[in-house]
Formats: sequence, C-alpha cells, structure tokens
Amino acid sequence: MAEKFLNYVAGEWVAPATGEYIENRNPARTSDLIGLFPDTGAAELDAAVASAQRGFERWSRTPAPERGLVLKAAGDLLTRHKEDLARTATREMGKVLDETRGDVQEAIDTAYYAAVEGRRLFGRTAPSELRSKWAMSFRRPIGVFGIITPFNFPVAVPSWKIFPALLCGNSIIYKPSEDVPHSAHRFVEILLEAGLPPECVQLLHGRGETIGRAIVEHPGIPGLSFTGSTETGSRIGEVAGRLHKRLSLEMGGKNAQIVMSDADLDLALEGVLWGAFGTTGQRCTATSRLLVQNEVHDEFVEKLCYEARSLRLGDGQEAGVDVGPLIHEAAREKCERYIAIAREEGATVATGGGRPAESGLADGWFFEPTVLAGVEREHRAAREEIFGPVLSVIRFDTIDEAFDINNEVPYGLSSSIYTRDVTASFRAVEELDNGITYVNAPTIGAEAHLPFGGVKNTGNGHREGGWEVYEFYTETKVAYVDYSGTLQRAQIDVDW
Ligand code: UN1
Repeated sequence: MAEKFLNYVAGEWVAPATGEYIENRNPARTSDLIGLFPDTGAAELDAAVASAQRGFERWSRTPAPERGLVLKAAGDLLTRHKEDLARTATREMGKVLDETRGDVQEAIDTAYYAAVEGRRLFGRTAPSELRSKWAMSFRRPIGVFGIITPFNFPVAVPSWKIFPALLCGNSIIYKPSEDVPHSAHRFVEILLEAGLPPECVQLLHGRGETIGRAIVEHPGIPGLSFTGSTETGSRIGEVAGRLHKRLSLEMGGKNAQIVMSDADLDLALEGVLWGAFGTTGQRCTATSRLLVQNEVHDEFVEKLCYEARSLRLGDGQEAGVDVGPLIHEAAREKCERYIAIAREEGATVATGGGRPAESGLADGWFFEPTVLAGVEREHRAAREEIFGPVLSVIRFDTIDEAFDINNEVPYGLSSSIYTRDVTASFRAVEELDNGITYVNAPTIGAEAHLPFGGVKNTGNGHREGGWEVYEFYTETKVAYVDYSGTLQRAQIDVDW
C-alpha cells in the first residue's frame, strides 16, 4: 500500500477533509507509485488562513536579519539534502538528475541571497523641502501570500517565491502542482527544520480547480504568486483585479534562438540542443523556435537533426540519459496534436515526431526530440506554446526579419542570438521584445540573483529573483518626522 501524505495546516500534519487522495506516479515508469497526496477541497482553507494570519503577526515583527537566519539554515539544509532532493524530484517529474541537481542548487542560491537580503531590504531617505524635518521610505510586509507553483522546477520555482516572501515577513499558503507533491512535502519539512515558526507556512496539496481556485478567491489572502499557463494566469488575474490582490504572474513563452550566418555554428548547435530538449522542452524558457539565416540553414538543420536523433531517452534517474519523459499523458498528446497541425500547415517533421519505439520506454510518457522544418512565421507551430521537445525551425534572410519574427508572437520571456558581430549582439539586447536576451548562450539558464520574467502575455510586469522580487513582497511606506516644533505646511510654508 502506498504511503499517504498529509497537508500541513495550523502547525500540524493533517489528512484532507475530503478524505480523497491523488496518486503520484513516476512519469518514466508509471507502474512506480510514489505516494498518495491530498486532493484538498476548500474546507480547511479558512483554518489555514487564520493560522497563517497568526503566523504573520509574529513573523512580521521578527527583525529581518533574524528572519534571514532561517533562510540561511534552509539553504544549509538544502545543500545537505541536495542529492536526495534531486532524486525525489527526478522520480516524480522525470528530468535527468543533473538537471534536478541544478534545480535544487537554484533554490540554495535563492536561499542564501534571501538570507543576506535580511540585512538590506533598503528604504531611502530624501531631503525634506522643509527645515528640521526628515522624509524617508521603508518596506513593510503585506500578510498572507498564496503561492501556486508548476511541476517543471519542483524546488527552484517554489524557492523563488517562498524565500523572498518569508524574508520580507509574510506568511504563506503553498499549493504545489499535483504532479510534484513529494518535492513540496520535503520543501516544507526543510523550512520547518530550519526554524520557521510553524504557522508561517501552510501546505495544501490538490488541484488547481479546487484548492487553487479557493486560495485565489479567499479574501484573507492579499497577495498571490503564480507560475503556469497564460490561460490560468488570465483567470487568476480577473479575480485578483476584482479583489484588489497583489499578483505576480509568470506564464507562457515561445522563445527563439537566432543563428546568424557568422556564428560559431558548433556552439549554436550545442545551445539549441540544450535549450530545446533539456527538461524535455518543459521550461518556460525552453527554445521552441529556431531562426536560422539562409546561408547556413540547410547545413545547420541537418546537423541538428543528426544530434537530436542521438540523444538518449530514458529514466532520468539512470546515468547516460539525456532526455526524460514528459510529465503526463496529456502533455504527450499535446505534442502529437501540434505535430499533426504542423504537418497540415505544410511543415515537415525533419526528425522525431512520435513515441519512441524502444520497449523499455513503453511504460513512460516519452516523446522523441522533434525538429519541425519549413515552419512559416504565421503557422500555429511558430506562435503557440507546446511545452514539449518540439522545435520549430524558421528560415530568415536579414537580421531585421529575424527580429520581427522573434517579436511578433504574443509571448516575451527569453530570446537568444548566436553571432560574432558586436553590432548584431547589442541590437538584439536592445530590440528583442523579451524579459531576457542571451548572446551566444541558449534561451535557458537564468541565474537566481538576477530578475526573471517576461513581457506581453508572459507576465504582468513583475519579476522573480534578484533584487526586484523584494519589491513585490513588500509595500512601501513613507514616514515624515518633523522636529521643528511648528506647523510647517508642505508646498506652502517653504521659505526659500
Ligand atoms: C522555468 O522555465 O519555469 O532559466 C524556470 C532557466 C531556469 C529557470 C527556468 N534557471 O531555464
């Protein structure tokens, strides 16, 4: 009988009121049942919010440098458990161990950054226009934050949200993806072991349509941070707008790597293989379009297909595997649907395009690394997010054309250009409509201490990571201290 996991509410591990559980299975081998995780309804949310509010009362009054020590301890524990956490994440999510180790490392980096930020959280002082008067701003925590996270980075993405939220003095209600609940369980255990006061974190497992929706709609939760699809983000945005909630959205992408004819083509090839097929294409930052300049197009695509074919598919826990499975059956069906659409639109499947034939892979959600050639910019395969190992190749003539193609999609997370030309490099940095542009590096690989996010339908103006995220999790307050002993009217009693 598989182990039954629990929610964490009001300082205790508790079973869901529904009595219902969701099976968590290894996507590389679906016969491997990892555990049963709560399918939570809305019933325990009021208790979780009330507890988180009590947690907030206490935690928000704890000095920020002291809060930082808890984040430091969390970073130390993540470091100590890096290997077993990576294995936990790979088993339930599928990507190869090297990548889940990187995923945990990103959380460690985020924890240590947050720890130090406890001694910063800078405000400002500004000169007052009046004599004997001080004017200053500082940052205050907000309250309870609802944190709703996806499956593709089971440790890093929750850490991007949870660590800064806590460092700023907020408490959190955490609803992880139902596809990676075991990593979330371990994450909360580590926070508690690090010394976080119990009521500062509540863990509610379950589905987006039930407990996710209830969190979004709960009036006692003034802030939300969500990473997931643009469609779900839009629906959350409508509710948050109506209820005046602070909201950070991190959503879809259709990221392009541009290869100019003067580029180091071997480097560009390595880049696109990693960008398009790493994490089985399931990153918001994954390369899903490859724009290649005419002169080098045919040679480059030929080499790319050869290399894509030699990637080894398999269980991410095994050594020598390059590409793990997709997360579930629906993800694989989506890839298949888009390949059929691309064919109808006139593109050709240059390599891949289906389920691998090897019998050892029959029990997992595997899909071949796929290159679609001859994709035209108006094709759906050129514009819509597929979230799998499916790369659409588009050819172009001039750099202006390449930039137009990059910029004409409704998303704007990351982009990349391979060139040896300094003018082309800096034009790309300035002109590509994305939150992140890489020069001579793939579209993936953001570092934890820089702001992360995208423009257009990818986000709603906020950034995760780096210094900017601390603005999202705090409210600015301004204080004026007048020690003149007289009534001084701003704008009126200015005597100069
Ligand atoms: C995501 O795709 O959701 O830049 C996050 C990267 C990683 C983070 C990706 N550091 O690819």
